[in-house]
Amino acid sequence: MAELHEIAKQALTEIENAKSLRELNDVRIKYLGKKGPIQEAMKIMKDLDEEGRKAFGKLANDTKNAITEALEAKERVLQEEELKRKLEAEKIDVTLPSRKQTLGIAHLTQQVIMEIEDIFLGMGYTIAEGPEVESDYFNFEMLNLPKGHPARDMQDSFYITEELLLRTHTSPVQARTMLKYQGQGPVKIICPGKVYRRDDDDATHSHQFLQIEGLVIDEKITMSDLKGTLAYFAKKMFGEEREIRFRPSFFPFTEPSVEVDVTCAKCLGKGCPMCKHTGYIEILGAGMVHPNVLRMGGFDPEKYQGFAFGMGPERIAILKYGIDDIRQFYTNDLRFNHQFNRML
Ligand code: 2NL
Repeated sequence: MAELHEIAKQALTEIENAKSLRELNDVRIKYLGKKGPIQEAMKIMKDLDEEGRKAFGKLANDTKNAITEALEAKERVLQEEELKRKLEAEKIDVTLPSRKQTLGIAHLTQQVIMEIEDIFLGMGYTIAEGPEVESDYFNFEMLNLPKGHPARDMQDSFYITEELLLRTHTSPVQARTMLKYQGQGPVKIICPGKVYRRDDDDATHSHQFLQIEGLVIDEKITMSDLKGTLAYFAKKMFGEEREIRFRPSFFPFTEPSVEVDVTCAKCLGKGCPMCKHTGYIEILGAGMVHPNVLRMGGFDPEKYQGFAFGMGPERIAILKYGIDDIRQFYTNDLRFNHQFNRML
């Protein structure tokens, strides 16, 4: 029993001296473990009489309890110290200046597309989108460009298989939409998206560029609807003082076809070097939807007419912001891109 007192005294000292939770755990195992000194001392119990066993057993238990209590108390102290150390080490100085968060911005072409979309959404159009990998049928056939048609060469294409290609215009989205309407007008859509043509890239050509096409189909649609719509668009996009003019042109999917010019930003029609003294700058192509296109799209050309137009957002941006090289849109020099940050 004196030995038990000695063990308790020693254990309490070691607990008191433990400097970390880990050291404390070593002390726990040393004194309370299966091979510990208390367990060892209790082996003599079998040689004691009942009275002696009772007395010795009680003391052994009291000793274990005293050590356990001391361990727990010390553990709380060490835990608190550890937390304090951690908080001290991980202290955050909230007065330091923050790291600059650079916000991204919409690319200029995206901004121009949204601007154009807003104008047409305001006139009741909806936006339609479709796949960039198209079938020959939707890209050409349905637009009055049968196989062997010379105008197919006008748009040198990237073919994937005999029947699949990267779309050369967004017209196939309109062809798909026409089929969806099942011959029931009105249709009023604009289709923005990427298109692809085999071209050598230079300041004015890109093998990948953007297009926005519009299509309106209804009963009694005439060329004056087209003209009014595009005149309104030109004023909203470029300024109230701008006028448009039509020049005769040709597209296989429209008849008649026109090229649409807007009065020059610099001279407003008087003639200057910017417009090569014509007073006008070409912004888009348009026309009345060809009866063959209406028919293939499921619309009766006797009942329905339509107009369509197509424009290039890069060209619009080039005219609006005086950009001199179409490659600026695709090289992603952030100094170029951030010039068009309206949030600054
Ligand atoms: C241009 C000319 C144009 C169309 C696109 C079209 C689409 C259907 C039916 C009829 Cl589904 N036409 N699209 C019509 C005329 C011109 O684009 O110079 N784009 C940059």
